[in-house]
Amino acid sequence: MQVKRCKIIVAMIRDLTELLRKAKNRPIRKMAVVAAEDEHVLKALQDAMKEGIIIPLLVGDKEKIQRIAQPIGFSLDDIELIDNREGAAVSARIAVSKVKNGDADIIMKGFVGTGDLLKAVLDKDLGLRTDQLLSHVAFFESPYYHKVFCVTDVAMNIAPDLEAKVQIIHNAVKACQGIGIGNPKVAVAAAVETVNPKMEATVHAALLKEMNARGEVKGCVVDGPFAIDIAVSAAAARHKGIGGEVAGDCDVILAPDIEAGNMFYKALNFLGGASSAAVVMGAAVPVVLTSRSDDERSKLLSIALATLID
Ligand code: COD
Repeated sequence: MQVKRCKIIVAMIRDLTELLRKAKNRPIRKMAVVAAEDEHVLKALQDAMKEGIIIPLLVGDKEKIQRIAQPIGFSLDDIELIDNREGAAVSARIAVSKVKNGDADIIMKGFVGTGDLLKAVLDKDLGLRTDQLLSHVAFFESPYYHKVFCVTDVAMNIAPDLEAKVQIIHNAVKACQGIGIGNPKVAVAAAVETVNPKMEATVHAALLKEMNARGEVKGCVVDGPFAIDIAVSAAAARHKGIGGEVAGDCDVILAPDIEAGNMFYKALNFLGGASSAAVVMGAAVPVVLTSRSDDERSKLLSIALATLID
């Protein structure tokens, strides 16, 4: 009997612009913007409106917003704007309450500290908490990698324990599904490939891999501990004799903690020629949370990403 070899073609996103293409095919979403008095933010909103993917609801200092909007040709005529001159932390609370009332279904960080925004989102009474852990998911395109991949958590959970890491993986899986990456390959990052009880990340990696095999970490394939070269380079994995389907082809990199994750995120963007799109998962609505230094393309792509999360 002749055995037919058939090639399985897996849909792969190579470029973050694909998020925008996908977003344009989805219903338009209303997005509350916290402290919209920021040029990059307003330019990204202008582009997102041109693409027809969101209707903004601006919260912030009206005078400052007008001063920034005018020279970039952003007309505020038909835009809902809630004037607040009591600072960005108050703008965050106002925007959260608008989402809570159903007046918006995405929330975006403008010129506000991450802590101030997240505190409003996490507020027990006012906030947007669910029974899920909230975590930050950042997608990257890099000239040195063959597909879009995600790094998590680089901005919210400071030192996640094992249980938190399970939820961080589940949030990343959900975000991957939103953009069309089914059954993502998760590399649990560490400094080495062997378990060393003195390095917590390696111990967590081994446990997460076992939990994945038992079906306790779902919707993905987990492997590790992997140093970053093993996670992203098939040649490095071969050279070190590390097999498996995740090594050299991961979709998700789980960072050990916020310090390692954030340094990797910034290094990718500022030294590695990468671009990113990021969102916080696990709240009642997606939270567009980019760094204040991210450019408007990154902010636009993050908005597109948020519209793809159900
Ligand atoms: N998901 C769900 N609930 C949470 C989470 C989470 N990730 N974090 C805290 N909570 C709940 C707690 O259970 C508690 O009920 C309440 O929120 C307050 O918890 P605290 O006391 O730990 O919260 P805060 O307000 O002191 O800190 C929460 C932050 C998210 C602000 C904090 O974790 C933080 O500062 N993270 C880093 C943010 C940052 O600076 N990033 C910089 C890179 S851009």
